Amino acid sequence: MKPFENPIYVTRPLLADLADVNQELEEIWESQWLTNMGAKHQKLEAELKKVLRVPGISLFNNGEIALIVSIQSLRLLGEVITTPFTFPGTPHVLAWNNITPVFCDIDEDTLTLDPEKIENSITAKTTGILAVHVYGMPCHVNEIQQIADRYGLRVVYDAAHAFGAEIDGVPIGVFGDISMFSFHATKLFHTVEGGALTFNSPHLKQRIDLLKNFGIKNEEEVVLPGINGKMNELQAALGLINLKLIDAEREKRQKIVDAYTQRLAGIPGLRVFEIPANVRRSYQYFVIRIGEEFGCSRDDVYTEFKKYNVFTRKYFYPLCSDYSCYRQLPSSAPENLPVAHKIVREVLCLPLYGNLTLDDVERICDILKSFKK
Ligand code: T4K
Repeated sequence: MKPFENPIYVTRPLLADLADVNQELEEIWESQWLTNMGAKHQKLEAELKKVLRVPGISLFNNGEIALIVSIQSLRLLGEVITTPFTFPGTPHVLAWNNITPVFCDIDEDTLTLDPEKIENSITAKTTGILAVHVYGMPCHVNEIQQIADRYGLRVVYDAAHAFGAEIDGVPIGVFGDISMFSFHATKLFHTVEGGALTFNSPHLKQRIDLLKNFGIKNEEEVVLPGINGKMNELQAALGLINLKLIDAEREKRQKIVDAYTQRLAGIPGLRVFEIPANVRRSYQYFVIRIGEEFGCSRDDVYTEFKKYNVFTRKYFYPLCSDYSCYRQLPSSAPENLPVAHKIVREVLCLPLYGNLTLDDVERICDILKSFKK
């Protein structure tokens, strides 16, 4: 089998027609309004509120600052329970808020926080749960809410991968106190860099909007120590264009996911990460799990793929609990996180983006099958 002529990456950004981008830029130039909640920002916020079907929304310059602000806005302190199986950005927002992350194990099917293990992690210092809809797979939202209500905890969802996801027709952004969406270039919907917080409580909007703009209430009043988390007009303009393209992008990704799923069925030791039928997918990642029976380890598959010019990703290896900055925490002990430790050696994200052709998918599958021993 021949290597691909050009590199095939795990993802490629959705790129709008440059003529449409120029049109938006002309309008911005004309207005001479570049940032600080201008017309494009307001329009995108209103449109995303409808698309995500949420009662409240606030746009940000990136997902990470949004997540930091979500923790600030709920005044969380002490300890917050979170998953080790995520991007570093998740536990880091706790550290940035002087909160100790308490890592709790995940469950084998959803790869999200195992609700049966959350209660064991609760102490007198616990103020919240920061759960991640990893790969766009919804967390056990009902069980998590029940635990939170029982112990008086706040719930924040890192929904960085979950744009457009739904559970039984209910949009993902309405669960918990706050959800964070990332609009980074690598996401299905993007604004180059960007993000949003969604929430149910109308009181949160005012506090979050203050926190993202230095706490400035008006020209003479600064009411809290905020940060600069504002999305600018160029980002918002690109978001407005990309919003029109995402349905087509989702359809293309759906065909790719279907093709992978069909071609990779029935291979001993190789499992496609399944999303339940009651979940509307975000089509953010296509994930496989490589077990012993495959005869070639996940790490070897990853390395061998490179020889064919295919750059898969081991998202989210290593576990956050193994980073040098968190390793010393009691909750980072491997005995506390057996499922996460097993999963993190098995998962591999294969290329998924609208412009990947079905021929490319076929070739990628054939290459993968050739690694089986
Ligand atoms: N919470 C979670 C659970 C997250 O996954 C993330 C971000 C956050 C919080 C924080 O949200 P943001 O502050 O980022 O909004 C990428 C993204 O940069 C990051 O947004 C994302 N999660 C993470 C899962 O993936 P890297 O370090 O893997 O990116 P990079 O540069 O290696 O890009 C991946 C591939 O994408 C490249 O191999 C090629 C392709 N690519 C990338 C870029 C930037 C392009 O084709 N064009 C591009 O412009 O983190």
